Amino acid sequence: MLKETLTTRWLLALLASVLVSSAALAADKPNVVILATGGTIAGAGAEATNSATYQAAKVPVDKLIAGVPQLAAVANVRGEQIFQIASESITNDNLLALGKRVSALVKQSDVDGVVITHGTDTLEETAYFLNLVVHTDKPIVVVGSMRPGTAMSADGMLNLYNAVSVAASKDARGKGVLVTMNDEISSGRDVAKTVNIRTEAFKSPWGPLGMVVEGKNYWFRLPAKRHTMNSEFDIDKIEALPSVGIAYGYGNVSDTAYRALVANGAKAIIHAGTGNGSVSKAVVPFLVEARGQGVQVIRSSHVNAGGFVLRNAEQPDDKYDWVVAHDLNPQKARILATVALTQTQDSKELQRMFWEY
Ligand code: DAS
Repeated sequence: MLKETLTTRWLLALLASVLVSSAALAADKPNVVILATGGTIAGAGAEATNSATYQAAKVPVDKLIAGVPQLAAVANVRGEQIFQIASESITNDNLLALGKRVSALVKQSDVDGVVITHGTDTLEETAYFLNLVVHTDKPIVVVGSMRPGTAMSADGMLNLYNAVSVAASKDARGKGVLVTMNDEISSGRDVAKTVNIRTEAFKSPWGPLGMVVEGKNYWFRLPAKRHTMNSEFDIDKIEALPSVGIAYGYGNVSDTAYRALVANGAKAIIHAGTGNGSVSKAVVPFLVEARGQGVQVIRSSHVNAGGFVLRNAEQPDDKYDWVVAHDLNPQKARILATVALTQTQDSKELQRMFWEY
């Protein structure tokens, strides 16, 4: 009888120590939630030599987490599979759902940071969107990969480790939405995918904010534009996003694409212009007509190292009541215009927003 009692007590003591130690372990680590949306970081190819031939959006979030056991040393990590899509197919509704989920999570006292795993094709758009609409100073880190996890020298594991490490870092707070790719920590506002088949794919025209090496962050600059806590846009007050389309400028262009966008209900047209956001004389008359119908016209540049469009430089923006996208590439200009149009229809207010965000 005595022996049984002692054994029971010993087992209870052992159970208690395990529970206490795991609770203690958990208590001393930040809590990071990974929201998985798909992309190459969740991709799978047939062979290890398939670094470019694979299917995106196949691996579920729990397998992504299990594939990097070192995450447990950095943070208490749990995953949610919010979508499982290749990011070229992300819609405004997806952006709204993701933004609202992130906003709900960062309000929780038991969440210290959020990581979003995402396809690289529109990663820059989602990162900028969250930078504009989520009111928090907690780290939000968007991450992808250029090779699927099944390939030799896959980049997803280290990218994910870096993302969780940054999201768990106190010194990453208040810096806006961040993107960790290829050991760099970039601003979600500035960074863009500049090549489609190398791991060093993401670049910012003004440089990264810092680097993350073996779980330590090295910061070199801070974002200059308004974001997150300092933004006038709030995802919790946005229930729908208007349609904004992009039309590409090039030699021999006609106004056909611009007409189709307006006919399809676009509330603004982003002109992805040549050079300084210049507009062909074959397109100007329709854009003037569209502006007269209340459609906003925003001039961006499709030069690939980063445009810098100024008002009235080569086009009479004041005369036509057009807006310039400043240094935002066309796809980021679409994101800001989409969010801004939930707040205003005034072109002068729009222009202020393009200078400030
Ligand atoms: N199709 C690409 C995407 O989902 C794959 C990737 O690069 O992530 O964005």
